[in-house]
This record gives sequence, structure tokens and C-alpha cells, in this order.
Amino acid sequence: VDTPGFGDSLDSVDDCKPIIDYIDDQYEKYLNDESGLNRRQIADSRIHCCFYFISPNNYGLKPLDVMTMKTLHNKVNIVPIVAKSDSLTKEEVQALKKRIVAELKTHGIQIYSIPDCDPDEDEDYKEQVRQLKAAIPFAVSSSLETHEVKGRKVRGRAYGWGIVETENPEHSDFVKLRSMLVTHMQDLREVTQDVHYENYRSQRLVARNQSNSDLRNNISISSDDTSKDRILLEKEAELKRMQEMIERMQREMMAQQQQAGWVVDGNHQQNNGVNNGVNNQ
Ligand SMILES: Nc1nc2c(ncn2[C@@H]2O[C@H](COP(=O)(O)OP(=O)(O)OP(=O)(O)O)[C@@H](O)[C@H]2O)c(=O)[nH]1
Ligand SMILES: [Mg+2]
Repeated sequence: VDTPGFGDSLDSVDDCKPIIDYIDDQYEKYLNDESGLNRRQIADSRIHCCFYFISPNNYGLKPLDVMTMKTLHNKVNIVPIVAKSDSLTKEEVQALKKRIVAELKTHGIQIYSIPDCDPDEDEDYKEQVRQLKAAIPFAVSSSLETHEVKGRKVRGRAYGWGIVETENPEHSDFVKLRSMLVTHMQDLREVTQDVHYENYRSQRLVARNQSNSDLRNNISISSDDTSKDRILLEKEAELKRMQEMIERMQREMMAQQQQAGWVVDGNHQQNNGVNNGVNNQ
């Protein structure tokens, strides 16, 4: 899912809204499917990972970056990325990364955290995870074009002085980013399910309960209910009256049967030792 035009308008404050709406819509769809009949075959269109691209032209985060990530971080796994890293030198990339990490911390922005390895994990995997963690925010350079370098076809950007290769670890963190996504896809899904979706679900439940109790309270206090609401409320009250009547009748029947020496247990009836005149022989 792309977000074309994000941050391009003069006043970009509302640029985040369609993103939030899209994420929420997917949660809402999932919530509805979960409470439906066919729970086993839910198509999961929830957003499990959000790449947030940070411009290389600033000395760190812009106010829009801070505001957007703060709005998103309780909804989705954010993976921050430095865009167009080929426009910076190696030292500049490292300085910018350091600054971004510090600013994320200062602003209390929760980005996706790669889980720590189990102690009994093999050393190669531990080293891979250590490198991935150290590379955050991943600084990538991308291209839609392919070029020939030493007889190989590579994706990259051709400049007068040479070719910046997208998949060359010396030029870009693209391979690390891809490897993070592949290795930790299951964990990303689990964090979405256990943290972000649960947040959404509990907020929706609170909102639903609130609107139900508002509706009930309005029976007595609101004189300008819409007629549709009134009909609903009258039906609800009638249902309640009927339920009470049925319960009262059941209680009376029980009492009569107990007096006659019968014990009634759900669907079964038992003679309690008093002869009712039926002969079983
Ligand atoms: N130097 C450099 N330029 C890049 C890189 N990636 C994209 N560009 C250039 O940046 C410009 C914008 O790229 P897009 O990919 O369209 O950027 P975007 O943020 O998706 O733009 P919208 O979809 O319009 O919001 C284009 O001219 C690209 O060629 C990169 O890694 N390095
Ligand atoms: Mg785009």
C-alpha cells in the first residue's frame, strides 16, 4: 500500500488522516469478519509494517515526521528508513542515523523493535540480528532501472562517476531491510495481532458499550429522540417485560411441581417418591 503525495502539500497536518483511516478500516474489517460465521477464512488485510521514509535533506526529523509517527506508533509497526541515502556520504549517513535514533527516543516514539535472540540460537543468526538492530534506521537507495556492472545486471542509479547499486551492502541497507522483513515477518504479524489490533479492538468495545449505555440513558432523559430510536427502545422494553413474565411463570410452575412432589431439572422430570398414580409395570 503506497501513500503518494504524503508531506507534499503546504499544510501537511492532515496528510496523516487517510493513512490512519486506511489502517483502521482494515482493523474494522478484520473485527467484523472475526465476529462473523466464517472465522477460519478471514482475509487478513491489516497493515503489519509501515516503512516511514525520512528525508536525507534535513538534520534529523521534521515536525511532520514526529507528529505522524506519534499518531501511528500505537496503531502499526513503524520501521523508519532514511530515503535516498546515495545523496549522503557514509559519515553523513551514520551521523543522520544517530541523530534520528536520539530524536525518536526524545519524542517517545515507539518503532518496531527486532526481538532479542534466544541464548541458545546459533552464532550466525545472533550476528545477523545484531547487525540488523545496529542498522536502524535503514538507509536505502532505490531505483527502477537496471544497469550492467562487471558483466552482472544490477538494479541501481547511474551517475556520471559510477553506479549506486541498490543491493550492494556497501552502498545501501536495502538487503538488510529485506532480510529484516523476511526474517521477522511472523513477529511483525504477532505484534500487530497482540498489541495494535488488541488496542483497536478494546477501544471499539469501550466505544460500543458507551453508545449502548447512552442509548439506554436517553430513554428517560431525552425528549427529542428520533422516532427510529424510540421504536427500538420500546421494542427493547417490551422484550424485557416478556422475559420477566416468562421467568415469573417458570418460577410459579416450579413451585407447583415441587408442592406436588416433582423435581424439575432442565428437560428431565423425576418422581420424588410420591405416587402419582402411574404404574410402570
Ligand atoms: N537520489 C535518489 N533519488 C531517488 C531515490 N529514490 C527515488 N528517487 C527520486 O526521487 C523522486 C521521487 O521519488 P518517488 O519514489 O516518486 O517519491 P515518493 O515519495 O513516492 O513520491 P509520491 O509518490 O509522489 O509521494 C524521483 O525523481 C526519484 O527518481 C533514491 O534512492 N536516491
Ligand atoms: Mg510514491
